[in-house]
Amino acid sequence: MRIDVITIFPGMFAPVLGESMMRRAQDKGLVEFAVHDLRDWSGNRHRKVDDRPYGGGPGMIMRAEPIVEAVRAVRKMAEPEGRLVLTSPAGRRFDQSVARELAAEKRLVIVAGHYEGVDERVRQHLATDEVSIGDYVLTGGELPAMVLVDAVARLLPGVLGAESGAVEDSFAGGLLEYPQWTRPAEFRGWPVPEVLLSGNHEAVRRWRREQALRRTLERRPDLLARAELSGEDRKMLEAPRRESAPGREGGDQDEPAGS
Ligand code: JEW
Repeated sequence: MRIDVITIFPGMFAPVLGESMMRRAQDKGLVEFAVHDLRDWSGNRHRKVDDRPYGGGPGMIMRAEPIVEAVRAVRKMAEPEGRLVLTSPAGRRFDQSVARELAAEKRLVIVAGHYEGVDERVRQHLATDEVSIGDYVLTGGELPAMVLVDAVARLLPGVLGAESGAVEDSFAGGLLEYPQWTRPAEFRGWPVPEVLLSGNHEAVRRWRREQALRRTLERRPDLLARAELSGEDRKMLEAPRRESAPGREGGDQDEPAGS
């Protein structure tokens, strides 16, 4: 997959795309990133890409012409043309199903919006997709573009190790993760749940599933409504709470939280 990003802040992307998983994915040849400075297509000496809104009002708007020219030039750099994703607070809410949809493409061109937004003609005549990463206010579309790239690139075959399938499956199953511990078995008097030390793989599997179900019920009932639940799952959810809450069994010896 090739992902092109068009932005007025190309320097924001290099540290993110140049490290960690994104670096390894590029080194392995699984994905190719190219970041382009929109100002290269400003068409003026001052490299100005914004202007005042018709009808008045606060703030500045990204001009259509630099974006249209940049997209045309960037599309010519590789095949296929690819979808044109505009980051925008008014876009479709980005979630794992949108990430999967975009990960199926051979090419994406992402325009990171900024200022008060982009000239409406970009949206009408150029963008195939308009995506928001959630209901909170940001200063621009750069971080949303990076979030998209991260969520999409990690889905490409080979980008993550063997664990990737499991993580994706667990989200695809629509539940929150079960809680996890690592060594030592007791830390400051805080014990790891017995069942995880038992070596009883079937008991561990059942306990983890129950934890995931209870946690999702408590924190994200909206997810539970859409999750794929087995008969055993439904029984667990209906059962009254036994000694199944994680981590507080040794409550008597605990320090107060936050000390
Ligand atoms: C996003 C592109 C471009 C935010 C989220 N927020 C906001 C906002 C902005 C301008 C006018 C009105 C609201 C800032 N902004 C963007 C914000 C994407 C732009 C300018 C964005 N997803 N995507 N949550």
